[in-house]
Amino acid sequence: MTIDVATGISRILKQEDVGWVSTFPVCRVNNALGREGVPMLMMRDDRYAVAVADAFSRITAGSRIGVCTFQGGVNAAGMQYAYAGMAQAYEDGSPVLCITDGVPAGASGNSQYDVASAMKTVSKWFGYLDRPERTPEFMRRAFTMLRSGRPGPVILAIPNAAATYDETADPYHPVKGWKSAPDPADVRAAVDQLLAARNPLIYAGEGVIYAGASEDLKALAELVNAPVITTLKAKGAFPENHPLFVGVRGDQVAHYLNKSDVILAIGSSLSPGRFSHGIPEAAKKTIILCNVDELHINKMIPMAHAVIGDARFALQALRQEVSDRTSGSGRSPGNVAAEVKAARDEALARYRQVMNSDETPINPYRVYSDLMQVLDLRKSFVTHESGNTRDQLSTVFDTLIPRGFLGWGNVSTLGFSLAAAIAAKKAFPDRASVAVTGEAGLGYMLGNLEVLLREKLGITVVHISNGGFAGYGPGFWGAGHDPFTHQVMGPDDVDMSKVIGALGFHTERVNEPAQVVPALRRALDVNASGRPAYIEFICCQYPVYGQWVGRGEG
Ligand SMILES: Cc1ncc(C[n+]2csc(CCOP(=O)(O)OP(=O)(O)O)c2C)c(N)n1
Ligand SMILES: [Mg+2]
Repeated sequence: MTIDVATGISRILKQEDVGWVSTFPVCRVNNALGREGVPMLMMRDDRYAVAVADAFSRITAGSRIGVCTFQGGVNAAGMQYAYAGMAQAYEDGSPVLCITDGVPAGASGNSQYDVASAMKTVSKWFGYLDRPERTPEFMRRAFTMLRSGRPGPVILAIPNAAATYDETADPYHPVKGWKSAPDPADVRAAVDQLLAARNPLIYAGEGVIYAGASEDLKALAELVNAPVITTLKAKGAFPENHPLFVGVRGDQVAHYLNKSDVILAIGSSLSPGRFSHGIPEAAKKTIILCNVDELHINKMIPMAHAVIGDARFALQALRQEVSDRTSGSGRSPGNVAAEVKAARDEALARYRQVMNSDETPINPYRVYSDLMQVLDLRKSFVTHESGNTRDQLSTVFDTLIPRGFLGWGNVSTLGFSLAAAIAAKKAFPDRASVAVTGEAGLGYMLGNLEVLLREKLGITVVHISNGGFAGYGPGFWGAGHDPFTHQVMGPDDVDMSKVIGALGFHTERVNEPAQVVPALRRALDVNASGRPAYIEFICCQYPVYGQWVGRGEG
C-alpha cells in the first residue's frame, strides 16, 4: 500500500511503542501523527520540546525512547532554538529521537546557516531522508543507534513528508538494540588489579543506569568491599543509604579519590568536566575503565586497563572472576564501611547542622532536608536546576533508587528541571515529581508552566528564592566572582507565588522554617489530583556545598 513518509514515520513510532511525541510547531510530520493517533505533548518552545523527550529517555534509561518534532528546513527558527536542547542531549549522551523537516531538494546551500553541518555536531547520527522508500531503513537505523552502544541523540530530517512509498516493500519490524560483552582477558587483568589493590574505589557513571545494572554494581561493591562514588548523572545508581556509599561530591569524596590506588570506573568516561571530578595524581594510580565506548580509553588521563562492553555484562563478568578467584568470599573485609561512615559523618556534619536550621531567611538545606522527610524516597522523583540547587542537592540529597533523582549536566542548561519533572511524571505517573530551582531557572520555565495545567501534570516546583543568580563558584559576592551580575531582583520586588498562582497553580510563599514541611505536604496533596504546585521558599544566600575535586571553583 502506498503511504506518505509522515504516515510511515507515525506508524513506525507506534510499532516502536512510542506513546507520545513532544513538539513545538511546525513540523510536517505532525499532521500524520495526529491522524495516526499518536498524542502530541505541545510545549511552549522548541528547546523544551527536545528537553522533555530527552529527559524521558534519560529517566527511563533508554528503555522508552523520547521523541520530539520541531520546525526545520530553510531558515528554520525552530531548529535553531532547538539546538540548545540537542547540544545538551548530545553532551550528556541521551538517546532522544529528534524529527524535523529537512531542507528540500534544490534548496541546499542557499542560507547562511548550514543545517547538516550544525546537526552533525550534536547528534550520534544525522539522517537526511533523501528518498521516501528509505523511511523504514532510516527509522530502523535510528532505533538501532538509539538502543545500542553509547547513548546519544539521533536527528532525522525529512525534506518531503508528503512523498509516497510502498509500505509493503520493506515492512518495518521493531528494533531490539544490541549490547556487547567484554573480552575475558581484560576482565582477568582488571580483577588482578582489583584484588591486589590496597584502597580500591569504584567510580560509577550513568552507563550503570542505562545498562540497568544497579543490582550488579551493588553486588560487585559488596564482593570486593570497595567504597563507591557516583557521578552527578549517575546519582542513584548505587543506593545512597548503603554502607559503602561515599557520595557524589564533598570532602569525603575528595578523601577517597586521593586515597585510592586503584579506581574502577564503570559506565563513566572519567572525563573531567565542569560538573565532575578530575582524578588527582591520575598517573600514579591504576585506572581501569569499564565503558561501552572505546573512545574514552586514555582520554585525558592514562588508563591501565579497559573493559569494553555493556556495564551489566562487565559487572557480571568482574563479579564472576572475583568470585572464582576467592572461592566466593571476595576481597578481605577490612573496616571499609566503618571508615566510609566516619568520612561521611565528618564531611557532612556542617550540612547536617544547617539541615536542622531554624534561621530566617530559611537555610536552603532545611528545605532539602524537609523535602527528604516528606517524600517517599522510593516512590518519588526529584531533580535540581543549574546553580546552587544542583550543587547543594548533589551534596546532601539521599537517593535510594535509580532515577529517584535526576542529576544532569555535563551541560546544565537552565530550565531543564521542568522538562525533567514533566518527563518523570509521564514515565512514572504514580510518583511524586519535584523540580528544585532558583530564580534564573524559574525564568526559563515561565512560558512552559502552562503545559502542566493543560496536561494536568501534578508536579511541584520548589523555588529556593535567594534574591540572586548565584551560579557557580563561591557564589554571589564571593571574592573573584560576579559582584556586578548576581543581583537582579529578589522576592521583595516580585511575588512569584502571586504571578504563578494567577496561572492556576497551587502556590505558597513560605518564610518560616516550621512551615516547610506542611507547605510541601499541601503541594504534594494537590499534585495527587493532577494540579501543579509552586512553592517559593524565601531563603538566605548560602553558597556552601561539596566541591568537585581538581576542578577549582569554576
Ligand atoms: C542556559 C544557561 N545559561 C547560563 C548558565 C550559567 N548559570 C548557571 S547557574 C546560573 C544562575 C543561577 O541562579 P539561580 O537560578 O537563582 O540559582 P541559585 O544559584 O541562586 O540558587 C547561571 C546564569 C546556565 N547554566 N544555563
Ligand atoms: Mg538564586
